[in-house]
Amino acid sequence: MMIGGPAMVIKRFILLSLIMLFMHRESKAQESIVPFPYYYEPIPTLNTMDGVPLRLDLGEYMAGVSAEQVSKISYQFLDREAMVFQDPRNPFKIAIAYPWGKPGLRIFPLRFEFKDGKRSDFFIACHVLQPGDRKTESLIRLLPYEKRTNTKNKTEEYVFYYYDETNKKPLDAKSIRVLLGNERMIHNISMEENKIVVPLPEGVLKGQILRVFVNPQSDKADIEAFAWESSEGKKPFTLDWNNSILYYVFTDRFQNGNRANDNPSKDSRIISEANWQGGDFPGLLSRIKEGYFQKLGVNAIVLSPVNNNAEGVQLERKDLWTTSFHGFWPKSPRETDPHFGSLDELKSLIQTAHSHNLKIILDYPVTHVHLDHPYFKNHPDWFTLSEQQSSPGSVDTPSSPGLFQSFLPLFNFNNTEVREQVISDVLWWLETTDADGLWYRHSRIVPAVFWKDLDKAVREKIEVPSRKKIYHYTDGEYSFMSAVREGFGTQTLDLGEMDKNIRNMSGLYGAFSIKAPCFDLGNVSRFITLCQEKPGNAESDKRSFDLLSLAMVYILTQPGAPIIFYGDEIGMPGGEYPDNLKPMRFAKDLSEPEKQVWEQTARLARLRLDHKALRAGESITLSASKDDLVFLRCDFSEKILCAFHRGDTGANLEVNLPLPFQKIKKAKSLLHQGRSKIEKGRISLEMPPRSVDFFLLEGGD
Ligand SMILES: [Ca+2]
Ligand SMILES: [Ca+2]
Repeated sequence: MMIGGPAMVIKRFILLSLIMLFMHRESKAQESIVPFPYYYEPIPTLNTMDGVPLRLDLGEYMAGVSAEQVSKISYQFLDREAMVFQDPRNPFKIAIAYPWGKPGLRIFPLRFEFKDGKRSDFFIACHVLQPGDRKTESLIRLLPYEKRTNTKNKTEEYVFYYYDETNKKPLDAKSIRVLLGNERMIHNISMEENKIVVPLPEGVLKGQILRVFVNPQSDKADIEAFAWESSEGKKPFTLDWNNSILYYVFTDRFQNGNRANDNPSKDSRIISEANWQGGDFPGLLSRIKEGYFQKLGVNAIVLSPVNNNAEGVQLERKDLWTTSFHGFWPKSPRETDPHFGSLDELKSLIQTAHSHNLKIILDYPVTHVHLDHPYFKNHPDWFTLSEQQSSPGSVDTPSSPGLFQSFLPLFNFNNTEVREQVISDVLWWLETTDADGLWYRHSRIVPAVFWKDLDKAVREKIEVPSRKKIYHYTDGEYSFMSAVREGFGTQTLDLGEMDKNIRNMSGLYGAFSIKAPCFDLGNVSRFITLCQEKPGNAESDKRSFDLLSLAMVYILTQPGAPIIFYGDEIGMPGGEYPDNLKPMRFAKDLSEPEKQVWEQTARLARLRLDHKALRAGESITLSASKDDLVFLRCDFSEKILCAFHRGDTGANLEVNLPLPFQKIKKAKSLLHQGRSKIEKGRISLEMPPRSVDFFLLEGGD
């Protein structure tokens, strides 16, 4: 009863009657139905109708059902927490990337498939694979290669290149699967030796994703490559966030626009760094209007928490009394803090930001409230106190204002009422302020059930009706951050190791979660201070500015949406919290090296926005050692080689180009007119001390 197209690899079959359940057809638009999320699970469980769990190994699963069930069918996957997902239509959608942080299986639900276009038999397929389970990672590759336009029949051909440097096995047609959206493409795909050619009608890819999987024999995991185009006016698409460069604004420390709301604490125990500094919405608004962010090249701002916070001072750690200037002591669910301004001022700030093509993301403390919050007063049963919350200031978490303090009770998200209330508040902020995304810290301590409920609610209430793709930041990037700090900052990690760590981490989240590369999030000492061996010494200062530039360029050449933490674009110094949160300084108050970092950052940001390959292209490490890192960012139109050298003396690098690009003849420097030479697929680069350069590779097709 089963069918299979030529490109299918079917490992086993399960009768769909085992896994399906029936549901009422809803009269609502189908888009409002919760889609199947894209997510990671250690081992997912597929239950039969008899409740017997089926353990899914790697592979692909298909099941057949009869035609009359087409209109009322759904299916469910039960995960560890017995959550049920239903997705009758199975459109391609992406869920919040749950920060469970363990490598797991990926599940790709595939669309119903019809035999010969008739509805007589059809199948649900589920594809499970283990990401990053290949020892020969760098030797077997699937790359975006080129895009051809056929003006005659108005098609665009996306060409992927497969190569295997281990044993040069030819590409086996049976091992290829191509999905447009979530729909498997069986027809039209052609092969030209090691190239996979996928023709699409012009414009079809806008707002969609094309995925190609190759499963080399004797290899457990699939190799995956994808293509996407910005939706540009079509339905906004999650991956469009790949076009963003985020800038984190600590509101209290950014710009004071209204002296009347400053109201600092007069408590004698407070040091200045821990007191209110006066920054507010009007101040930030003036910087938006003057074009600060556009000039820097960023196009999305993350605002430190805006909720009204508890007054007074608290002992946040031993000997450190602080105010709530950081925003992590919420005492009210739906009010802004008067120190920053009114809700109307926030709304007009966001409106103005939008008119300047800037998106706004709100940092939203989701895990806890302050003791003064009405939720705690009225519903003490909604909260738990963790074991770490003993006495004030006893917790050694200087890096995390707003967690594990006895005055900050944690929500118990296993309570349904809590989830409903917090989600209702999140929706209220999104709807009321028209913000474009939310930023959740410490998301790892929040159970997955909350993220799933939130995901569903945001889709139904905001994304579908307003056709707007909300960005959810969950803090999975701390390991990225420490790798960059150790690689370029303290240099306690070889660049090769840094590269490996970051790639492994990216593998956990997959291509569809927008990664947020960064080296500072306000919870650690400033990067430049980390590098400064002898502050005040001219040579040491120059070195630390150079290294900061390398780190900045590095995050701006990574896939995803890089985050610049306010002040890092000028190399602002600072030790541990709260010394790391000094008031922002602008042009006329900057030293020469500070201006140079700013210029370099702005230049790189523009370069990133001009070159799609730098934003969303495939990234391949070509050479990685102690002090050097060379990688290639490539998409269907550009190949950009990025070379980093952190050593204090210059170096000559020799790097082999990947097999498909052996015939390339020219390398044009995009940054410093650095010297390079290409011969027979091998490029030599002259790298000055602590330097970076980019080369656009041309010719040879
Ligand atoms: Ca103020
Ligand atoms: Ca307040």
